[in-house]
Amino acid sequence: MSDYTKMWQSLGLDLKNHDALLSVLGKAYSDIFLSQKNRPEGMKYFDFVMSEVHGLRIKELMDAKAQGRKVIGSYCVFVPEELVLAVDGVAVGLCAGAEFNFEGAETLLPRNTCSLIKAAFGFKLGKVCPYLEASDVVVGENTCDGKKKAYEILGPLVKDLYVMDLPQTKSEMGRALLKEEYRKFIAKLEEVSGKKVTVASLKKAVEIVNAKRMAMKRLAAIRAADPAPISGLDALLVNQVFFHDDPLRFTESVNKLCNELEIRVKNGTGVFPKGTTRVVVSGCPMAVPNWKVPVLIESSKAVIVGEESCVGERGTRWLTEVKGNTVDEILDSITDRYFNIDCAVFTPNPSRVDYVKEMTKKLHAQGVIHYSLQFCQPYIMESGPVERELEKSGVPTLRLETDYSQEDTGQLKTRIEAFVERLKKK
Ligand code: BJ8
Repeated sequence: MSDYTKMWQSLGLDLKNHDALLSVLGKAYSDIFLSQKNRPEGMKYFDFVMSEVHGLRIKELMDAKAQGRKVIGSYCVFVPEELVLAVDGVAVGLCAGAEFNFEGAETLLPRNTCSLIKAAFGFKLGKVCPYLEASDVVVGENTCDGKKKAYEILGPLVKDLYVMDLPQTKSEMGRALLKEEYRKFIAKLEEVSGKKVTVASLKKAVEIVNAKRMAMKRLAAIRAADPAPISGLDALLVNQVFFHDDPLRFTESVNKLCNELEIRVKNGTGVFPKGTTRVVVSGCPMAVPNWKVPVLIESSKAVIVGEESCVGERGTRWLTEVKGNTVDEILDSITDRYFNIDCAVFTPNPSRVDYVKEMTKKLHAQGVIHYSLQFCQPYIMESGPVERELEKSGVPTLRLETDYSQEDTGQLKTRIEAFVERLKKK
């Protein structure tokens, strides 16, 4: 990696903290990812992206800013990348996947806050997230109570926090609220960028984001093969890079990877032996570098074949079907697309469990591992009904509740191994 010290300094990063973070990250990455056997060649691109995730990609953001483009950071898949691209902005996901400076975070937040929210604060207070520091606007969204209230505390700590309200029910009024919020978000983006959203810019943006999602859908479908042509860990990594990379380059790289995986499927080549126990993981999003549970699963003689998660199919499975020829009509299509997202903050939320069942069937999985972050009320509350419904339909389900620490890995591993044994006997 080139020397990016000056750039990090100019962003106000704490170099000592940042070096410490990068060295832990680099070691974890090589232990977890580079040690896997028989990885697809196409993963080399994603290895490169990860090695430069705080380097070259940030340099690209800084270059874009120098050209007058705005960087818009966010923590949720309800923030439409299409709208950011329509004002020639750059959309980035913000760091929230590692246990870093939780002591600092806990000076501002209650201890019993989920790790994802604590991580966002730990990164901010420790000054180690270049994406956050490079963002011209940080978008908060009123989803769960934790995030909603946390944004009130985050506001004074960042340059420009823009909070978007979100509906909690899939009703007419809920949809109208979402559309109105997206309309207000367009106004905000136009104000900060000085550019107007036009029919042409919006259509182009939809095309770019649809292509990115289509590539992810292609990858998801290929994972139905046995033997699995790609590990769940590598597939998760691609889903995580989705939030950081340049969209056009990302789409091209995923499609290249898929070309290779399709050949593997034809030749019967896999990363695990044919007949390896297959599971779907469902629940809270796993932001980079949250790889803890997938590592435990894939070292327990099982392979993850799909993620029902916002860093997974919940974030990518719907495309925007453009109907109409005005900005307002296209915004209707975008709203329809996002209104499908079945996050557990919605009540009721029946389509989520239906889709977990569908995924299990089409990906030939023997069971589901439900993953909740500790203190995440929406997903923990929903995990009981999801488990009961899946078990009733003959899909064995294991409910896990954990955080970003490594303290419970022994206990989790024992439970996962016992679950995999149960699936084998099925
Ligand atoms: S659309 S899942 S990305 S809100 S884990 S912070 S829910 S207490 S992340 Fe999410 Fe958008 Fe929904 Fe997806 Fe709260 Fe739970 Fe923490 Fe969470």
